[in-house]
Amino acid sequence: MDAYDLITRNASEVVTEDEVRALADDPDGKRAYVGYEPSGVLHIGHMLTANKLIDLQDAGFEVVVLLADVHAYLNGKGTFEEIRETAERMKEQFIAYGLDESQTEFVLGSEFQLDESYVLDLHALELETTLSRAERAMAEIKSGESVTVAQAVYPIMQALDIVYLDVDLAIGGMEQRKVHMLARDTLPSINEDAPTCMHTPLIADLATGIGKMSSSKGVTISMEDTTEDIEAKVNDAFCPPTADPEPTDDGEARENPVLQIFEYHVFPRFERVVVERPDKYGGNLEYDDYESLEADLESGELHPLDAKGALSGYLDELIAPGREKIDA
Ligand code: NAL
Repeated sequence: MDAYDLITRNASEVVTEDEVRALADDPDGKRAYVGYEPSGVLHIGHMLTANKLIDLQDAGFEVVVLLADVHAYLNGKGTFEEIRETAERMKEQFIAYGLDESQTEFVLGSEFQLDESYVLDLHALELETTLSRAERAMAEIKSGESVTVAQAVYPIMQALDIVYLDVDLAIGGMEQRKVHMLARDTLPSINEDAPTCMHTPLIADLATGIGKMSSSKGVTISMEDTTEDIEAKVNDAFCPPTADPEPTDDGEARENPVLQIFEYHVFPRFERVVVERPDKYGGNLEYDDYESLEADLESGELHPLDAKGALSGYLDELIAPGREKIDA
């Protein structure tokens, strides 16, 4: 795979393709980052952007993980002390998950976001940003019902962080895209470049295939799950024999989360996927790429229950090292 294909594989959106091509042509010394609000334990959403960071490390990028303690505080995720403790735990879990410690810089937001020059630049950006724009940028990130002033400051700080961390490529899930667009539009007003961004897909709710998987509601998979938890959740998952399920009777779009997890979590991390089956059911199936697994599920060659059995095993393997860090 060439550098551009590796850097952009499984991305939902690249802003802009030309800018990412320029980075891919000379990745040496280039910096990419993801920021995470420390809250709870690592879950499958964190793992999806982490997969992208691993791709970027393989392509030669330096990777910065911002443990966004001030952002989590502004978003009502707890006391500063609690958030700091969670940040330390998340860092260990990211390394256990497979981020190369020697190629990854972990930064706490509070290490630089309280400096005088940062705060003054923040106020300069606040002057350039309407409240309604900030509110729209937060629509898919904020917790709770109302938007607080703290949550309006949040996306402006996120934009400024891209400057202060000196990164060439900002990565986030699709829920971060409006913050990144705000950054592209407003940073030039303080004489900074519009940042290059790339967004990873969101996985549908495991049980229903409707909407997106979230740690605050519905079913998700996290590093706290035991092998048995994973088996139970995956067994109960929505998995019709198609990658393109019909909408619900109410017209809500649906995805196949089992296939999504194979595509975005399993194939990027394993060279070959083996679905074990007894000989009387045709014996094992082996796949070198996601597309052939999807085709077999659609044709009926691969039964959803067998696909789920394999998925549980691979997810368990991905999660096991991080789970040990929690138990330790
Ligand atoms: C991500 C978050 C917070 C601050 C950031 C600063 C720079 C780049 C990315 C950042 C957290 C993210 C979340 N908004 O929803 O978890």
